[in-house]
Amino acid sequence: MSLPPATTGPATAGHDTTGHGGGVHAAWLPPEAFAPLGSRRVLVRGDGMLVDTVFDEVERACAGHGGRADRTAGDREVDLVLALRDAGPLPAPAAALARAAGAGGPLGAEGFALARAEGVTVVLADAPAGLLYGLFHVVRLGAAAFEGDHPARRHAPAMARRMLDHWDNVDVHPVMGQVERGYAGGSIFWRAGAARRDLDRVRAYGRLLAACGVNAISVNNVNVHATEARLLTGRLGDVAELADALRPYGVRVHLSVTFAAPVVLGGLPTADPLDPAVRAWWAAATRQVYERIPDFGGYVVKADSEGQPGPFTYGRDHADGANLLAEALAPFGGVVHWRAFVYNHRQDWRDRSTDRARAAYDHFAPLDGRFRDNVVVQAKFGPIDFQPREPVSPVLAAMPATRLAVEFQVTQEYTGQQQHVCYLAPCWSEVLTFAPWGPGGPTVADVAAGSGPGPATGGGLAAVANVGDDPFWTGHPLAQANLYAYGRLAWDPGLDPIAVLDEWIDLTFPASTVGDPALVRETLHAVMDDSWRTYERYTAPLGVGFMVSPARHHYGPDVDGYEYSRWGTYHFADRDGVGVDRTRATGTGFTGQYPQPWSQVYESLSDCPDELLLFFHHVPYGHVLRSGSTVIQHIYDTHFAGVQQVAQMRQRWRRLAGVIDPAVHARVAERLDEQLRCAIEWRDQVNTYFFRKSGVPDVRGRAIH
Ligand code: GCW
Repeated sequence: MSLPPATTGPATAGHDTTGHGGGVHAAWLPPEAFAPLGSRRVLVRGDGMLVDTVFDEVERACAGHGGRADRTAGDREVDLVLALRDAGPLPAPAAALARAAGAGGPLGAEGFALARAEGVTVVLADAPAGLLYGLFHVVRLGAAAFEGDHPARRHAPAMARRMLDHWDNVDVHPVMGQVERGYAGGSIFWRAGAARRDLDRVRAYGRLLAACGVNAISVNNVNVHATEARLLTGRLGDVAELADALRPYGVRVHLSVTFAAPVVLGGLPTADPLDPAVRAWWAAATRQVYERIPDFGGYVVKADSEGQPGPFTYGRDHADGANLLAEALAPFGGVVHWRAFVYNHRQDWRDRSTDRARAAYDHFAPLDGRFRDNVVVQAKFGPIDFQPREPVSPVLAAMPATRLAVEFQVTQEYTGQQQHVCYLAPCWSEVLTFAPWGPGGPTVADVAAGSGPGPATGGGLAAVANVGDDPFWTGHPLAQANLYAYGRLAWDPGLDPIAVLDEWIDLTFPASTVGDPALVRETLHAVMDDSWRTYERYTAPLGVGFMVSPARHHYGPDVDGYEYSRWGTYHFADRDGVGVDRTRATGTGFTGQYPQPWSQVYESLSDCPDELLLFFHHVPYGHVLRSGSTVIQHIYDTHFAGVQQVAQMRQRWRRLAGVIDPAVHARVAERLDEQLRCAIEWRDQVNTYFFRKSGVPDVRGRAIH
């Protein structure tokens, strides 16, 4: 197999702005990150496609940095051994080390163990994928992988499936474009109705994914339009090509399908999930998929949601719908990811009884126990829609007998659209470590990993991808960190998001490539660590959410943008107060969807955490928060503070001019200008709106318009 070029790819010919001499930014795998490994004597032992990938990586690193790559064990001395357990004898002392590393039983399909003694580092795995992840672990460790002794340590992913969902369209959609909610240019897979066939770029992507731990992607939008529907049948070859390109990196391909496929592709009169002809159609179509792509992952389905077809048309429910596809996939080991993002998007704003937050639970919780084993119900992390701050979705605590996956949004639809710096790992970490049954109990990560309170196997994590054909992959170069961190948290949800950022910094900005490594690290932390909370400060306050501009596709402020809309999210601000009453006592009853203690905590005005107050309660502007501030003063203070922080971020970033890659510096600088402009707009619109509604002045007398 041939490796993708390290920093170049024909995909970007003609629009290189990276300054890397004609190509795509190397993200967290620049050649320099391989220097410690590449300057060693390395032995790779074992067979299989992914072991070949490991060897190719090692060989290339050694060619670039003066080391030596071997595949056969001789008597020559080695510094690093990467071996499958059953690969045959290893030279001493690696053999003894490998015995110690493997002592604790099987390492699993993707796990590995690492140990170091007597100047030799050994990575041992039971299966090729484990060796690949072990290799990238060594890259991450850098020089430390070859220093001192390391007692044997075992590594295995918490989640079996760590997936990215691309919302890429094959055709350019008249409203949503080539990539729905894409902020990084076009798609790396599709262009204007055709497959792009830039397989070098796809391989480079697979390599980045393997290096952060992602092992599955779906290659088309969950809104499946006419052309995209045909990927399942007539255009399956396009999907197979992507699967071939990604396979050497352990990434399996999934496909979003339309529930109406038997009608729109098969010419059947119905897509009723209980109709025998419909079942036979799915069985046959699925068999053909596996003939072409034997390791195909499965289907992703958005049904009866925002206009997508689904089982409701036939008077059936979501379990009937999901089980239909699961039955077709089961003989081949595939899974269906069935999204729980189902709500009424044709609401009347006058109707106060409908609460969008309730919808996923109301639809899905009653179906617990009815889904087949190979159905994964995929729920957005919060009850509404990827807002910068939401409580954890109660669905995640309500379906103990169902495989559940948590869905995040790496693409920054509601978090600054890759114009703003918004490092999201702290948000995801809060969600993953949240304990729905109370402190000390199982966490959301446990539910997704299958070690929750119920009998179900975990469904893992899924997230909407943020890459496109942009030379920096993600539009905003610092948004690469979100993709990296997503993969790392899916592997180990217990990781500290700031430590993950350090990993990313070390890999992306190797000390040998920058003028002042300490300044680079310090600046990136200053700009990124708190950027999610900064974003929260200058946008919608206290968990109320959704004050985004509908006209500008969810970018920038519009306090009343959704207040009278059919999509159903409201803040209910009037002259006296603001917030949504979701209590059982006087509101929509949403708090009752949580188990104790949260059901009570959220119900109670005095116990509800400040950051979620307006999500759960409608309060007067003078209501005193747990922080001691009033709601109205909190709104003013956070909005002024948020803008100030962005101004400081921009100031800090300027100090990196001439210290890092000028193209990266310029792109980020440009976007920080826009972030500051937009944050000021948010501050002034939100503050002015609430000042005009309430008539309450800012106690500090700052300018409000
Ligand atoms: O957040 C919303 C987006 C839609 C998206 C939908 C979903 C793919 O605005 O563009 O549709 O979520 O998650 O299905």
